[in-house]
Amino acid sequence: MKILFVQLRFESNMAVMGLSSVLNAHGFETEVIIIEGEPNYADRIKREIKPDIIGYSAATVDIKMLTGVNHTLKKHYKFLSIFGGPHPTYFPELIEEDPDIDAICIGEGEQALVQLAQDLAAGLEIVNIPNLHVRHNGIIIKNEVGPLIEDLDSLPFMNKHLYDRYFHNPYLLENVPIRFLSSRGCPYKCTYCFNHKFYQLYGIKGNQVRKRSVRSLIEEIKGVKQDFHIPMVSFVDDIFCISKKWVREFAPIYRNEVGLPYSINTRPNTITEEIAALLSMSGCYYVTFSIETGDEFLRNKVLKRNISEEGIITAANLLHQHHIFFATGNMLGIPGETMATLWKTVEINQKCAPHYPWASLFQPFPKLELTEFAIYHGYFNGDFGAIGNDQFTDSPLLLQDKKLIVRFHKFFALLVRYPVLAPLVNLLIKLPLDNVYNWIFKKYKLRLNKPIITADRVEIEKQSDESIITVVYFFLKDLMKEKFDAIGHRKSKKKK
Ligand code: B12
Ligand code: SF4
Repeated sequence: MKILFVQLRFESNMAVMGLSSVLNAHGFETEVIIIEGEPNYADRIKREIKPDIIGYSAATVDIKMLTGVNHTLKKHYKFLSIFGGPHPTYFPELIEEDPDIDAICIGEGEQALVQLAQDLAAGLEIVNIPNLHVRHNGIIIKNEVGPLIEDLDSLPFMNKHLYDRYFHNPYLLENVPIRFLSSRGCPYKCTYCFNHKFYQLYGIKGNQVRKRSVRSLIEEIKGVKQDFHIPMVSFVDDIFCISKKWVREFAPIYRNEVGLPYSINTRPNTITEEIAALLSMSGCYYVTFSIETGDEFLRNKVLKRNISEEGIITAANLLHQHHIFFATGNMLGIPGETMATLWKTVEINQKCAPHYPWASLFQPFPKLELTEFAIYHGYFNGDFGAIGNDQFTDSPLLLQDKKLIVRFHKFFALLVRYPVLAPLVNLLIKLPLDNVYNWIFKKYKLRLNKPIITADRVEIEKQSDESIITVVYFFLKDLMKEKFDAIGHRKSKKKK
């Protein structure tokens, strides 16, 4: 029995690596195919891989393309198709809409996928599997979700070798080995995040964060460190510091046994004097925490972030004091956003002075409280197909100043870092030069991101202090390089 995961892009998918390990541990073969790197994917699947099950891990942004791929494959080859991940979890109607989908997985997939493979291998009907909605004799059987996996240590370590075939891609090689999860879940109820819905789905009230033991996490990292050359470790948990007790135990063991620089995501209120000191001494060089918006009403009433401006600035100051670099997460274009609230977001970020003022444009993913709010108040028409394939280019909402907001977003990081640009940006956002602004946004985003992923402290420090003149020089140099590369490319094509 062979299970193939199909994904669109060169992307390190934690769910797929985890599911692959669990399936392998139960004796099933697994493989991944990345369409971006396999123009003849359908042919290779049919002739070479010959899977029994094809699994897709689907975020809302990818759903249109993934269902298209599944449709193509179904024309060529006989297999069982199953969709899991955030989109089917929150939009199970998917299986009703698409006859090429044989099953969808709601919530956690480990037990469901193993049982599916086992039942298929044993020639059984695949009808009663917790978490799965399955198509059977023309009807859809909707099974309830089973319990969450309580002991995360019971899961095997992620199969980081699943992507070996694609490690010629530098993004994958940089990202697959360094990412780790120390937990699942988050006790907060932010209206734009999937967490509140996830607990509703499982009928759970209260704090349900599940943390792995420090020992299990350390052993996983040590194993990966032996197999790959990694400059740093990136913990992608929602809130790494959710348990003080856990961080107290983790910090000295990590420093002594792993010793690599690392980055985390956490909430500002989890950064206390003690935690900042522990993070710093154990090698944490980079923290990402979210502000989302500088407007108090939007932050605490609409987004339900439940955090004061003072609390956010205190966290930023603690990180500065402990020489930990940080990025802030911000979400522009939320329902109710105006130019005035945008400027408040810039201001609060300026007070925090992050190395990287990261910002996205709000995307209304299915069933979330904020999405329902947006639909109810006429900000969104409910067409999830209108959500683009990233959260940086455009907003599907009907906002009064939408064009200005979308353009403002492209200058957000620059504006936070260089307040002197404010009058210029006010002028530029009125001009329809969106392609140019997108180019500026992407270049600057990549520039700030690069040293984070390579743990290059010196470069982060340099960037944190650089003047606007250095940044303008960087843009001009890059533009010239692109122009020369394009001319060179045209010439070499002509010669051929
Ligand atoms: C780390 C992370 C990333 C990383 C790695 C992504 C990855 N897929 O591994 C990066 C930075 C690349 C990333 C990118 C994006 N992300 Co992201 N990301 C996360 C985060 C914080 C953790 C994901 C994770 O690793 N979880 C741990 C794994 C083990 O759990 P899981 O993913 O839930 O998978 C379980 C089940 O869903 C199920 N399952 C998953 N896939 C499959 C497949 C099959 C066949 C089956 C049977 C089951 C199954 O089984 C898994 C194990 O139990 C989540 C929030 C969260 N806490 O989950 C957001 C989250 C998944 N991301 C989100 C978004 C929007 C994005 C981006 C679109 C952002 C962008 N760039 O514009 C991209 C899209 C990436 C993509 N195509 O999948 C949203 C998705 C919302 C939605 N409805 O689609 C989430 C939920 C956050 C949110 N906004 O609420 N992300
Ligand atoms: S704190 Fe972060 S992970 Fe938790 S619910 Fe809010 S946005 Fe989601």
